[in-house]
Amino acid sequence: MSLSRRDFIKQVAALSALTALGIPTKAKAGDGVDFWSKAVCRYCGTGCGVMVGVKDGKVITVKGDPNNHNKGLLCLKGALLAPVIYAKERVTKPLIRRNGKLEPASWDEALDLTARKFRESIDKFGPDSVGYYGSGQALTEETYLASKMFKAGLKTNNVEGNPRLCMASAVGGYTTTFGKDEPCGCFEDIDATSCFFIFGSNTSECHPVLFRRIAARKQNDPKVKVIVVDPRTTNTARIADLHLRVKAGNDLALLNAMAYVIFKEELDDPRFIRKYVHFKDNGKNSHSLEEYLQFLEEYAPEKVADTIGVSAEDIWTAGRMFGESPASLSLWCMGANQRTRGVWANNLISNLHLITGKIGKPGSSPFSLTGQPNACGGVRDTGGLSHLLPAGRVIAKREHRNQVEKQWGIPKDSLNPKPGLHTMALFEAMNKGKVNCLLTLCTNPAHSLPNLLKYNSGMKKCFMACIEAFSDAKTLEFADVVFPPSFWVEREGVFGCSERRYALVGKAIDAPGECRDSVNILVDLATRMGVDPKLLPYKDSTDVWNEWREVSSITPYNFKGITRERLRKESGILWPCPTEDHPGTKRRYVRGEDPNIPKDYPNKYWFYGNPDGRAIVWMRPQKPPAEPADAEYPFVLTTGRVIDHWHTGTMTNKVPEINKSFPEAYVELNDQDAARLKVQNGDNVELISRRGAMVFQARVGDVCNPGLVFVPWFDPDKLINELTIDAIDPGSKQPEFKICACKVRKV
Ligand code: MGD
Ligand code: MGD
Ligand code: SF4
Repeated sequence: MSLSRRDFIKQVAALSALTALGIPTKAKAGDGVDFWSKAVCRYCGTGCGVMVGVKDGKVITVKGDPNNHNKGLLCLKGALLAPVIYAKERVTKPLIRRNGKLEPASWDEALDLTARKFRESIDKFGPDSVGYYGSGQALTEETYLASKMFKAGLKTNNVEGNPRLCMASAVGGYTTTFGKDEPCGCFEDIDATSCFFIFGSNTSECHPVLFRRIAARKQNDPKVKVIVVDPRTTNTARIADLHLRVKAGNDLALLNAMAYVIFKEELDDPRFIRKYVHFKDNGKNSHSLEEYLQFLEEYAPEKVADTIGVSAEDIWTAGRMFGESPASLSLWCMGANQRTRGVWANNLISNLHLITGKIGKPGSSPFSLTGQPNACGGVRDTGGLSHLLPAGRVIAKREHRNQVEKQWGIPKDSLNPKPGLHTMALFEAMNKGKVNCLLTLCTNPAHSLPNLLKYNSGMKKCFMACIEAFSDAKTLEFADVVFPPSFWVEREGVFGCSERRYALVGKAIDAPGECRDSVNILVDLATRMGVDPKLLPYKDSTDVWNEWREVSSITPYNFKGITRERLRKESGILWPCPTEDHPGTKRRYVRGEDPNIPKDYPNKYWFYGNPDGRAIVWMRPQKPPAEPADAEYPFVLTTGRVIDHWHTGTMTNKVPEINKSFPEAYVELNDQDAARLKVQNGDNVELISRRGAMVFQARVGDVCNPGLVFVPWFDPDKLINELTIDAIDPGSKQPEFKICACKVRKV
């Protein structure tokens, strides 16, 4: 039996009470199952381990895996996954659009039609007239395979995925600072830190099990401090010792101001700076420490407090808390990434760790929280973006291309040397008729892209083949062909969560109807498109995984030691992990922990991603958002998440207990603004941006800063993305979902 919302809340209350008493807590075991199967939660980048209870071939309950990092805990979404599998909206047959309607078809018809359309376009207009758009929720094997199929098989680098809307700025931040993507720390740092610096992350609602761990750490040690930087008083901010309710889009200056305070208070680590750090400006010119300090002079708290929207005193406190704490852990998410200066925000957070030497030690790390269950493992690691190749290599470097060509057994210099189109450019090219065919896998762009109305016409024009599990996904309104995939525990494969942990989603049940594993769909489709079968010699996802392990083995990602057999036994392993007896790596770049650093290396740290072995402290100036509020559009609109719903709602809206608690989107409005506009709680208000207008029910209170409104984006009947802006970060190409200007009108 699955857990109801009411039982779950009771259980959570009991668990909280136990946590307060310091008693270890475990999820209650379900009973009456035939067997338990190990997997990873379908939803967020926390990557909680789950045990799936199966009876008579059906999943009847889901409980936490006590052996994974979540120690048996789950949030409501994870615990209520069973009903999603059996939703009546599951696509169980291939569909083809005929006379404007999606109608059942055979697999051969659907695959042949798709293959023919792609082939015709490639033959007539070249490989770059087609593309692939994937997801940080697809399995690692699926993304690796799709990327290889398009880049090596079809010779186009138009391979993108929703992590472009999500983690691209984190990728940009890590690669510009450390020379390599992915965090260096691990979740255990939460238990060891004495200062949490939570920036633009509503951890409580978006990574609930991690938040519980943060709250437990704070509860167990009164000396532990929590700083939250968010223009809203979220549930996360409620546990803060210091909540900096910044003006949305104006907090780059805060990060520089904290660095200023750290130096003024002599909380920097001169020895670490001397040995391991290199200062650079936006022109990539090198600078001395003195020049960096000169740059910081512009960010004295008193000078920038008004811009940021918090008091100078609070900035001094934040800098001191971070610097004085024996260990500081930064956790950030979309409030930093979904910005036109998302990469800079990422760099500036890492700066704080590099100038204080608070990195690579228990409790000290710049740790970007990943949103999706496999954004790290799937798309980032396997190279599922248009500029990437597997395991941290890039298209633009010939040496990297040649390495990958050798590993894939294709002729030297045969990979297309031109990076493909990033997500917004890909959809723009569809608008312009330059990309004619798109294959999507596990993503719903007709709901999730910014400035949606602009991109709908491209999706109408383009031939869209979608591998999609639920018939009510918005994107299917534009699909010409729909392939029904096995969902979650209906097939086997690997997810990689925020902390570089690879864990297995085991197959527990058979898929319904004619659903097929996506690995199988991709191989079949590629073969029909004429891709050389030697490139795709896989019968199942284990074969793909084994090739991917080999491909990683000559890079610092090396996880050759993470075999399928180990994954079946262990509840996840952190890469690098070069051999089968290696335990996995908690902290990268540290001698004695990171297997990429020889044991006799003379220094304790080695930032081997950069040629000089040093990490870069970047001099990034304050920049406002692309579309700040002005006299005509005086409010800032920000969008984000609520605890119970997942993204475009196609899964969570299948769970009655969840759907009842959040039936539709609403707008949060500050009470001062509401009083001025004569709006009361529950009134309808219209939000008008330069791109569209929409009516929402108002929730009046003091959650948002005055001048800011917040709308969650899960509701398919109120597509807030018709109003958001598609301005992108020039480095990461990630859109600025978090800030655009709007008007608010009572209706
Ligand atoms: P968001 O609500 O998008 O969630 O996780 P989060 O990033 O934590 O945004 C976080 C916060 O950014 C908001 O509270 C917002 O007020 C703040 N913010 C807005 N503008 C600014 C600014 O200018 N500066 C600062 N400092 N903060 C700002 C996202 C993560 O969640 C992701 S990426 C995914 S893919 C997953 N999705 C998801 C979900 O859909 N639902 C739930 N329940 N959990 C999820 N977990 C993951
Ligand atoms: P999802 O709802 O996760 O959103 O955007 P999307 O990826 O478009 O889409 C997953 C799709 O895959 C759903 O249609 C689901 O039904 C389907 N699906 C589920 N399981 C399976 C499966 O096993 N196989 C297959 N083939 N399909 C499956 C996410 C994107 O949205 C992200 S990651 C971010 S961070 C952005 N955040 C954001 C924001 O903060 N604000 C606004 N306004 N927009 C945003 N859009 C972005
Ligand atoms: Fe799933 Fe995230 Fe909840 Fe864990 S915290 S159960 S991974 S949604």
